[in-house]
Amino acid sequence: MTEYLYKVLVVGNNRVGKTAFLERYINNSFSAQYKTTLGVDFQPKVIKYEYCTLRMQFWDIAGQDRVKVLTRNYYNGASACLIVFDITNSKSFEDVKEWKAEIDDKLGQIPTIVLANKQDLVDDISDPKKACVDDMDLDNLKDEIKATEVFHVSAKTGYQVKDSMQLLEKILMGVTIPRTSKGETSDKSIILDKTKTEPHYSRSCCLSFN
Ligand SMILES: Nc1nc2c(ncn2[C@@H]2O[C@H](COP(=O)(O)OP(=O)(O)O)[C@@H](O)[C@H]2O)c(=O)[nH]1
Ligand SMILES: [Mg+2]
Repeated sequence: MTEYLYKVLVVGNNRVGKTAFLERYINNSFSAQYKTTLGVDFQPKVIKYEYCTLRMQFWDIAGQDRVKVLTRNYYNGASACLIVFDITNSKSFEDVKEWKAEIDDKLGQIPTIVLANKQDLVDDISDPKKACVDDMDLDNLKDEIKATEVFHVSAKTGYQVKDSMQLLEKILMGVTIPRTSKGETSDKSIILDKTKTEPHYSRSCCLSFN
């Protein structure tokens, strides 16, 4: 059985919900209690398909100091990236561009999914918070930074957590392997144990990348 191991960066400002989002995706749980991520947390997620196993390692950083945390070593070997912001916090939205620029600079372009988290706060009918962006702003951002896709999500309710991560899984499982701007393939998976059985869907084409 072939196993593919991929590194996925999870970046975004402090307190936007990076750790909470991973907790929802990986363990299907949520805690309102705030736990600071110290340095980098490594969260594994394993998905077993019929013909192969996908192992993802999420690098979840403490977001308070972009320059200090994000050294070249931190980026090395990453295949994809999640950039998280808080839909009620405009500074965290503005900084998405900075995070993307940082990643482009260190790695060239890799598939990037932007997550507009805490959508539940906007949808709360008893006490709705104002969204700092509308769909037009998100479309513009997507084009400007060449993100693969943007999703409204909520780590609290689980809204669109599966959908957004299914896209990530598809991207990682190959489909069209995009070339990075530095000319190398962005397929940086490590094949842990290769047998003759090839995954039947791994290299067919059904996604497009910007
Ligand atoms: N209402 C709401 N709160 C959230 C959501 N995601 C995270 N939080 C809260 O926001 C705070 C910061 O979350 P955390 O995951 O630690 O942020 P990080 O610094 O980006 O890792 C915590 O108190 C979480 O409970 C969400 O989707 N909705
Ligand atoms: Mg954290």
